[in-house]
Amino acid sequence: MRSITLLGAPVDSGKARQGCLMGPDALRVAGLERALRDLGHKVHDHGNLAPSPKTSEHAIHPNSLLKNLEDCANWVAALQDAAFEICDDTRTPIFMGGDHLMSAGTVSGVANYAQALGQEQFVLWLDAHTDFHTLSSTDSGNLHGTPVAFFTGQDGFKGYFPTPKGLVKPENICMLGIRSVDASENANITETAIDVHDMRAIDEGGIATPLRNFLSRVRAANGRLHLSFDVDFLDPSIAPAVGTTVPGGATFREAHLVMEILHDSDLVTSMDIAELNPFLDERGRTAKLIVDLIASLFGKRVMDRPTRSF
Ligand code: 4U7
Ligand code: MN
Ligand code: MN
Ligand code: MN
Repeated sequence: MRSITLLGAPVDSGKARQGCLMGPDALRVAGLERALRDLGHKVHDHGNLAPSPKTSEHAIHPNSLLKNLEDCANWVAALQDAAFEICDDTRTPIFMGGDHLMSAGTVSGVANYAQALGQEQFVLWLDAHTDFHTLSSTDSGNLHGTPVAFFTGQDGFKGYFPTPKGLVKPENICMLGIRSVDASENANITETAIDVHDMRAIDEGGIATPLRNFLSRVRAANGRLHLSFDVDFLDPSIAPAVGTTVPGGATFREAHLVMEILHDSDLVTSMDIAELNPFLDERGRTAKLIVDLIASLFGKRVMDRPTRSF
């Protein structure tokens, strides 16, 4: 049994297309709290967070394509403090987004907490995209494509975004499901130790092996593990409620397998659900699928025995 804390992060500033602000409520309507309680967990819903108040002055960035820079900075400021405060050794926070800009705040916040405990922070990034743009490299100007660069401490955020209070080492990050990487992101991320498994690698070798290898590293380091789940990790045929669909995503079975392995490992200490846009959903099916996947992460299984012990 776990104590689980839900916090809504209705971030919608990280791109032009609106709708992710409804994500937290869609997850509530789809029965997230009930599904977790039915598994025997204690759940407390903290409601939704708001961004930090606007300040009278903010810096103008030379990249004139950037969208909603000030709003994004205010969300990151609020989220990194809220994530730090909500962290507690006995509770597992689920941050309900919100577009993926949210993770600039949630991950720096949980990493700050890990640092306070003297533990290493690890991140499992499930996404079609690497989200490794800086404020200068993005050519869409959509800041939901920047969180990983932010929380690994890449240059160029200073003066525009708040200073990250916690950082994650690139070698502590594993990405699965990647199938859309811009040229500049590609050039920058290959310079780092981030462990990127694109869809080709997963097609050839399966999704379980890289995941198990990563989890072994987390366990060996006695680390804390944050799961950042971008809905576009999933194939758009099963998860249409996302603005940046990319064909060739994770199947229903792959996604459930990942969640079940994560559950067996008992290593996940916090998580994000990002990019759910209920305005694009079909009768709530994506929101319901996400609730089902979260239930698998928290112990729902087909048979009442583990398929393989960890
Ligand atoms: B998401 C993109 F150009 N790389 O920067 C960009 F392909 O949080 C997409 O992973 C970013 O959904 C996607 O705009 C951000 C694009
Ligand atoms: Mn993303
Ligand atoms: Mn994505
Ligand atoms: Mn997206």
